[in-house]
Amino acid sequence: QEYTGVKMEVIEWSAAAQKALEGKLGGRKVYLVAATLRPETMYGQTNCFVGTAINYGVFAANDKEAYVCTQRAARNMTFQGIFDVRGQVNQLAELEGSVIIGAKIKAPFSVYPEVYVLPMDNVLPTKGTGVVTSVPSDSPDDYATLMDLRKKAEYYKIDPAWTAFDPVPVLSTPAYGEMSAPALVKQLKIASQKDVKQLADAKELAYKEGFYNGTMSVGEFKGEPVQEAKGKVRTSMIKDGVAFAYAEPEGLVISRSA
Ligand code: ZZB
Repeated sequence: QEYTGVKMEVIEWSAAAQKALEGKLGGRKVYLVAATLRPETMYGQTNCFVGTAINYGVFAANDKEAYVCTQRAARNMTFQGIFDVRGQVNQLAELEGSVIIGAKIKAPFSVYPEVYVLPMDNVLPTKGTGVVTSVPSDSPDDYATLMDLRKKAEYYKIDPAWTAFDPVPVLSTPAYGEMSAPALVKQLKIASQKDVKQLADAKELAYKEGFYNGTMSVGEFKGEPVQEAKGKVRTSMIKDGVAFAYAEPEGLVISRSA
């Protein structure tokens, strides 16, 4: 899988995270790294998701930057020229997902420049970086989860203000209009993030329709087919230093998570 690693700079941590990180960063800026297969949708990021029970590491990429992701992802990254020392993981600190919730972060290329980290039940520690950037206009999982969080902020132990960013149109398709995810969630009668089976179907449908029939509604490549814009947005993000290529060999993932 060839992902785009999106660098979401942390602007403000929770008190608990701040305490855990005190004196450990060596003056480095810290970024949550979200792995996405849909760089063209980054204009519509409204938040970022982590799993509350997942253990994340803070890894030195170089003297100036540190990345938050799973151990597994950091090990992969160290063989891909993402860290300055090849084959060597330099872990500065450890953070449980629950203490990352509520962090204020930058969302590069989004119409919302600053967003918050929120909890998602279905984040897999064995896939990508374990950090998921949220595009509720085009990802049914993200939309269903955001709606859950808005309905039950107290249950999820979050400040409702962190969920205040509404989905925005990023691309349009003949089948689902300006926002595929809300349309599919409604069509497949998905009630919450717990409807895992229907969400998998919705994701498949959204992927296919967006990729083959989508047209960009925002950004530098507005009006262009998604198929063409996808690579261009990715290149543009990498050029701006807000993203990097992150590959995950399928076999390696399976053997490591087994
Ligand atoms: C932004 C985005 C926007 C995504 C969208 C999807 C969609 P796949 O195809 O199953 O490999 N993701 C990444 N890592 C994880 C994880 N550890 N646990 C759970 N979800 C994860 O799915 C790749 C997508 O799954 C990634 O692309 C990421 O969400 C999420 F409009 O990033 B995506 C129709 C999907 N639309």
